[in-house]
Amino acid sequence: MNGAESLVRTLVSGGVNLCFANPGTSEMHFVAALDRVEGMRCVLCLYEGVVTGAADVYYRMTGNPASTLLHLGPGLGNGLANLHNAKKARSGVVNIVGEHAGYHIKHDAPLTSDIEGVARPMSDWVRTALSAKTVAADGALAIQAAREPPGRVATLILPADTAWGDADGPATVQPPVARRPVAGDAISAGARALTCGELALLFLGGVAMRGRALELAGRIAAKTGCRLMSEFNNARMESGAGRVPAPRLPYVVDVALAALKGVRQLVLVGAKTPVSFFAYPGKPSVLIPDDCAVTKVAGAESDLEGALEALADTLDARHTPPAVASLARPALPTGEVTVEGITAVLVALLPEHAVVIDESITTGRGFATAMSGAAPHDWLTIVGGSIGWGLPAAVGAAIGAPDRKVIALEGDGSAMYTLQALWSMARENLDVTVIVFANRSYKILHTELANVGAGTPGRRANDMLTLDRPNLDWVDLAKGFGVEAGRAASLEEFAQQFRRGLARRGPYLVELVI
Ligand SMILES: Cc1ncc(C[n+]2csc(CCOP(=O)(O)OP(=O)(O)O)c2C)c(N)n1
Repeated sequence: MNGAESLVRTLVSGGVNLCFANPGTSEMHFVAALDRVEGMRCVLCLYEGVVTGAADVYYRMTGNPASTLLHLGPGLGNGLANLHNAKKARSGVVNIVGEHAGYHIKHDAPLTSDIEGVARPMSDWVRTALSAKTVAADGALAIQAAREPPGRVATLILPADTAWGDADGPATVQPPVARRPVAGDAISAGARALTCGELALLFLGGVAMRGRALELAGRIAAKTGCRLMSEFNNARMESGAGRVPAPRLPYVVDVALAALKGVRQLVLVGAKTPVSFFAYPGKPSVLIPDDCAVTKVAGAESDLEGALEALADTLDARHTPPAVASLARPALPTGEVTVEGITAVLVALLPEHAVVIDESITTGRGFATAMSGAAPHDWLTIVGGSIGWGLPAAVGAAIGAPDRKVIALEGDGSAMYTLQALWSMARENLDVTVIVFANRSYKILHTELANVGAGTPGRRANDMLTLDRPNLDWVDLAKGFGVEAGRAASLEEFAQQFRRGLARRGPYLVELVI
């Protein structure tokens, strides 16, 4: 057995049985080992940003890391933007990067680069395997690192000679460590802040936005009268009918400040004190009022469900019924395409337990909050703010949750970064309906130009913010990647096209002209 095979066997026996890959010469022994080892599903992606974005969201859906396979520094470099999103989302990823054989590096061949240096900023753990005999043990450590709560990006660099040299066999992976319980002091402090008589906000993030944790937060809110909100970016939040609404903090600074006005007690469970995405002249970076006290009950890495359980016990809220959203499907709208109309179509038609990937930028700024009347679903956002995430994310979601419909809501600008993901959707027949909001523009940047005080765009500046001349033809683009597609230019056409996507089991793309 060679080192590559010992590594693949370690991955499979350690429960990492999915690999998103874009290989090159230095990864050929890993690729060849796939034929000899049962149990590893390998998905080819035609750009590394698809590999890393898919791995991010596979973890968000399953709680188990996938591995990647990337080609040296340049391949890793292509994947960094979505590796950044994965790290910010606290997703576990076993990020495997091929490297030249150790003795070849000193010759400075064309693909030689400082791979550890490329990896470090977007990884939580980096290691270069030193020999074929130890690469399996390094792989086991990488899996353990990726699983460390709440999830980490573990980059394992695999020199070609550690892959082709003789190995002894696979290594054993230690079981994952449990999330850290929250100390009683923090629970008492949280309970005091929520009951001191001042306007309190229980601010949720991470896995507090799901399952029993979210329900407990709702019970606490019903008992104490505190408000409930979630971070603007959530790796995965449950919403829709029957779920406790915890609206996302708005993106726009002034709107966020208005939403937090008057709050005197901020209680954090899995969330951080909210800050604005960017600095804007004359506006604050930290979004809470100056006189607001902050109590951190639990960080994202902690046992958030346990913390909310203890908080509910302390407040005698365990049996208080939470306020939950009820199903409110609107009538299907007709006529000209408006944001309100799109929202109504989505709320009306969203299938039960859909997984929604939200990279809809300006068009979809209000979608998530409006979706509380829709059928129960999961809502996933970018987290790291690096666009080009949504289509790869849909690949990872569809593989991680094969029995659920995945709906990717995409700005046309964002979708262009990683549209190669469409090919993987077609090849793997993934159950994804993609909706591209074709406003032919980087619309958000029109507003941002004014927000940062850069004035009104002239002809040349405007050309940097528009996607026309030529218009992108999303129906043809999708077809070129093997994905069927249709165009909608009115709300009734949108509903019809969306239904067409929902009716099939496989990928479909709707270009919605705005
Ligand atoms: C990797 C990366 N590059 C550039 C940006 C800057 N950026 C943020 S939003 C945006 C345009 C988004 O356009 P689109 O997806 O069409 O959404 P719209 O604003 O039109 O709704 C750009 C270029 C970014 N956030 N990340």
